[in-house]
Amino acid sequence: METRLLGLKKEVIIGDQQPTVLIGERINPTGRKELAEALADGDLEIVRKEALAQVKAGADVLDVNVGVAGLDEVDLLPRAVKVIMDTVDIPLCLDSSSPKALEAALKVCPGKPLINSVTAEERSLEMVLPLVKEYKAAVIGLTMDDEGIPNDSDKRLLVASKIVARAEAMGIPPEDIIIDCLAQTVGVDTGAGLVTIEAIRKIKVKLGVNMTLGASNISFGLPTRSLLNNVFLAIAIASGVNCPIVDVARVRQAVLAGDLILGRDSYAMRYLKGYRSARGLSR
Ligand code: THG
Repeated sequence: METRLLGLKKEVIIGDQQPTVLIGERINPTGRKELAEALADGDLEIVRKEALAQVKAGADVLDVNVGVAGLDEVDLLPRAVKVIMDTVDIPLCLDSSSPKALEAALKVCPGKPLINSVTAEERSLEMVLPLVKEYKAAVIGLTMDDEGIPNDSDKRLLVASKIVARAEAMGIPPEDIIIDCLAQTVGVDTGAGLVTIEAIRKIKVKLGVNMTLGASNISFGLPTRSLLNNVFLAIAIASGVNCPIVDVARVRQAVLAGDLILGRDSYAMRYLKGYRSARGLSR
């Protein structure tokens, strides 16, 4: 199962035999006052800088989230897309809970982006899947429905199956659905990590689809977040996640190590190149 995304120039292929694809999470005002304030002023220079910095750090895809309470995402999301596409050429992951904002962004987004996201809530399926179809995009399917996020991995599998089936009924192939088993902080519920990992394993076996994960969610409210994020990410990747949403600069080395260990890096080429560039060696 291979998912193809396309930016202005760069194509990205997501699949189990491929190196892990890193979706950069940093264009997101959550927990970042400076970015939230700039967005409120309509200033997109930080967004441009953050796009460039993440590409330099090794991002393959950029998540774009401009959700700030009180701001109009229908106006802001397409403007952010234009600024980013002016600056970098990799595919985008359009992150909004507003179908109107997603559509406005899809209208100006070149290539084949990833829509973030659809859920198994009836309203979401009805609003978002037609956009996926019309704009020939791919979409992230969250394992949640009208009753919320199930606390049980079998139920998350059922929710994922429902999204894949509904998409297929509309002619959207399973390779264009990327399932997200939803990471929640282990600071609130110490079972939150395991239920997500079990859901990832079951979905990989039963549905075989590609999977993402907002891995940094695992550590909200806890100290040494990088440690928790990297360990969780390694387990998630070994269980079937192949395109996580991450702080690329912070996780790239660990992911390169994981890919080498999992046999996705022939002759350790990527690992060695990453090691050299991290230490400022010439080649
Ligand atoms: N699944 C999907 N999409 C998602 C998520 C998911 N999009 C949003 C989020 N979750 C993933 N992105 C982030 C972005 C930032 C942080 C965590 C997840 C984060 N930010 C720091 C904070 O809030 O403390 C601030 C960073 C900084 O100051 O530099 O942790 O799960 N499909």
